[in-house]
Amino acid sequence: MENNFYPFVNLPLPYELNAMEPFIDEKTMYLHHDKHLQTYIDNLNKVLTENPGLQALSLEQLIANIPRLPKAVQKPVRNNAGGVYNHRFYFEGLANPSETEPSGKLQQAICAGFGNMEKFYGALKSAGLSVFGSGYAWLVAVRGRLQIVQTANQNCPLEQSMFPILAVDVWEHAYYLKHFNVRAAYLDDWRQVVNWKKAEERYNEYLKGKGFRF
Ligand code: MN3
Repeated sequence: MENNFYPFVNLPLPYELNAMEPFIDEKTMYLHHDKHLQTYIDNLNKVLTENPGLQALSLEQLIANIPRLPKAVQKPVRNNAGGVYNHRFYFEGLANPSETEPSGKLQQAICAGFGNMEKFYGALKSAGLSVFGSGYAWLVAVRGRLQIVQTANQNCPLEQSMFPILAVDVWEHAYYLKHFNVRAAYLDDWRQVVNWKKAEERYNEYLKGKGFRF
């Protein structure tokens, strides 16, 4: 990831704001990236400006080391470093048109772990639907296996030494303008724009042992 150290900037999306139409609308993408993510970037920079001893840590290192940080900064780092990492991860994980399914080793691992792609998607959708309040559903790799997990708020799987492969943001700001209160419809539309190439790259990094080089 570029711009992995303080000061953080809001990197432009690798596609146009309307690129995920008709599945995720342009206005949502604009507010989500240019406003919501920007706020996490600004707040993270503020925390780090006030705590210069943490400025040498990468974004991933900040999150992975939360339990070892001074108590007073744990929550602001969890919320804001998590908010930056999770949003960048989510946006990078979108593509339109997308490959409709993964291929290669990731597909094999998903089928081995969940039965088939439909069962996998069903489990991921259930995880996304059952996040109470705001959070994310993730496909992660942990101890050599794939798992579906949920995180609340801007908590990040890196804090628990899980390696993220794919994420869906289920905060209402990710879908409310288009899908209103119907999170299930958003999850079905999100499925149409999953960047499986990116997910495969992540999984291959994990398999090569590059996952936790930080
Ligand atoms: Mn969000």
